[in-house]
Amino acid sequence: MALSIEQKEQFLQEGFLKISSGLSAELMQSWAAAALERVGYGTTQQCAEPIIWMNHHHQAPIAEIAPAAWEALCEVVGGEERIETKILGIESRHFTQINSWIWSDAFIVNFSLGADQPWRQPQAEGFNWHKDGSYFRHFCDSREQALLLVLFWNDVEHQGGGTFIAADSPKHVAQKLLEHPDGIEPKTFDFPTIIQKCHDFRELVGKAGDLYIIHPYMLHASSANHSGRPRVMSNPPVVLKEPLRLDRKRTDLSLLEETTLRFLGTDFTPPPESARAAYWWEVA
Ligand SMILES: O=C(O)CCC(=O)C(=O)O
Repeated sequence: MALSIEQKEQFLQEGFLKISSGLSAELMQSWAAAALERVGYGTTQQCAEPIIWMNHHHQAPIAEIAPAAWEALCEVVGGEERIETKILGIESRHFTQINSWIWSDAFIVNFSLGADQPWRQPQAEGFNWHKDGSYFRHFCDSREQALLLVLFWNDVEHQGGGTFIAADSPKHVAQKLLEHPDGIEPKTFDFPTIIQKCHDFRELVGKAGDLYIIHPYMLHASSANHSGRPRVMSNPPVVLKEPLRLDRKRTDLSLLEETTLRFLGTDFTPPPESARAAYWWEVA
């Protein structure tokens, strides 16, 4: 068992938990430094953009570079055998392929977002709150973004660009998904209305190598970075082979499925396959 009883309970109650991924300092420093070099920051200590989304140059199996994290992810989703082995191609300004078994240097580097304005606590107004997953129609049981991961590749302190989460958003997102049994297109998800219902906002901070494992219904947003140092993180999606099984009568539910049922407050009957829509293709 990779996760303690307390960690599992936290995921069940709050929809997120934090672990140390076990990534080595050498690997984090070398991939992060090379990425900063590629965008010119290495020599000038400046970047024209306040925040950038990078495609990958390096990648490696999670089980090899961060075995503790791999074990924890498998435990949350109900076992390695449930994780998609196919590689998905997507159109994106960020990563263009999703391989749930690897981590890469497809970083989001927040250099100085909002640094020219006074720092603001996480709150509903003025942030780009969203749920990830631009490449599929969203249902309660969608498999394509089964977890939201926030993985820090350098230390992230208060006001240093740590991702904001709306910790009480999953139940409101669950409600919205239940209201739409035909699914919600990624471009039409009404995040502005949902975020107005939220009150529990948090700033994720941590050390290099810390991993937040977060329920996919969690609304989150980039924050301002006033630290004067780039914040390097990645958010690699976890895709499952099959949709979540949201039936409380089952005795073999994963932690993710139990948590999802808690947010939904009711079972969910899967839609007909014809209702699902995928804006990705199989690469391999
Ligand atoms: O920059 C961050 O902290 C979050 C980025 C994010 O949520 C995204 O790109 O989907």
